[in-house]
Amino acid sequence: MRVFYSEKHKLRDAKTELHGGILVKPFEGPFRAEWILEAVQQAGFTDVVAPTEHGLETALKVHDAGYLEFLRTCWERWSAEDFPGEAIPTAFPYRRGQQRVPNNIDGAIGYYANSVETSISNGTYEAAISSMDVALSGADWLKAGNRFAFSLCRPPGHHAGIDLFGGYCFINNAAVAAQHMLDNGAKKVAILDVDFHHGNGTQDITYNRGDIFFASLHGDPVDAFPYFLGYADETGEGDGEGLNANYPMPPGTPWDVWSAALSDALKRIHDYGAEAIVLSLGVDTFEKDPISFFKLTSDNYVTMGSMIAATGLPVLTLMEGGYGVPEIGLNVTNVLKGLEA
Ligand code: Q9C
Ligand code: ZN
Repeated sequence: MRVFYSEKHKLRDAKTELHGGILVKPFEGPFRAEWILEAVQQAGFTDVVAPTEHGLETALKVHDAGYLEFLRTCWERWSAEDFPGEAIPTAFPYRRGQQRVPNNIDGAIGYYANSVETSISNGTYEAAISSMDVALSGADWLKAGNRFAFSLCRPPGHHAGIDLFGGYCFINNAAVAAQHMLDNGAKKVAILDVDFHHGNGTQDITYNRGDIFFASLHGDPVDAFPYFLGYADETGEGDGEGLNANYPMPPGTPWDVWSAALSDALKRIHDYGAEAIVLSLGVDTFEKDPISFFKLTSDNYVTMGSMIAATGLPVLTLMEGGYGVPEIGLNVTNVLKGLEA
């Protein structure tokens, strides 16, 4: 399995996250990619390659052009205001309010935010673009006839919607990669999101599309971030009717319950006729994850990988979440081992 990795992830190094009413050091930091890279190399996945630049063409098919321009210019616009801290929104387009983009950056950042823990800082855009290139380079590797790639994306992407950032995400790497596969000849692609959190951004992008099946296994939105999407009765619309599958699960969910949901999602992906799986891999389902509430153990990740590989489909694995504990490297490695077993 080839591993795609960009040093430019380090440019995403915000100093602040709004957590419990105060600004703390972000849970999503450069150490995550370093720990994961170290672990996969130690485990023998030593074919590590830098991404190639792909430009914005594919991103513009899944994201709003004004949104991408906002991401590109946010930090310089915020800096020009002489604010003392990193860019954090304070005002939002509420119910019964206008849905128009303000000129002022303090207003524009609220327009484009789905949550506010994610401070925008110098280098964030460059890192997010490089993360997207990591995903796209993995898709190219599959297109060349290989069955597996691991794109060590950072920052993650699955909370980034058509015109929304948040949840540590800016560009939806999984959706851009799926779009790239479709542009390169695939007719039907599945995105399987096993991060602890619902892939609200991915669902936003894919909800009315007939060419992408989206399945997400996650903490029930009544109990867990992102709170406002991810219910089981969200099944898709228009061309996408019946092509969105959510599996919300309660606090304490163990492997036997979680894996039954995975089996169902994989059956749905097979029945859909997907030609490839984009795996949004978060290992924040781990029992010791600091911000999540599932109870998966390190061994479970091997089985997870082998269950997904049993579909027989090519799998592009993209990194999403997983925080705080050294086992994130082991858990990712275990998924890769399970895929190749
Ligand atoms: N301050 C991903 O896993 N809530 N994003 C943070 C702790 C937001 C998670 C609570 C969690 C976002 C990619
Ligand atoms: Zn997550």
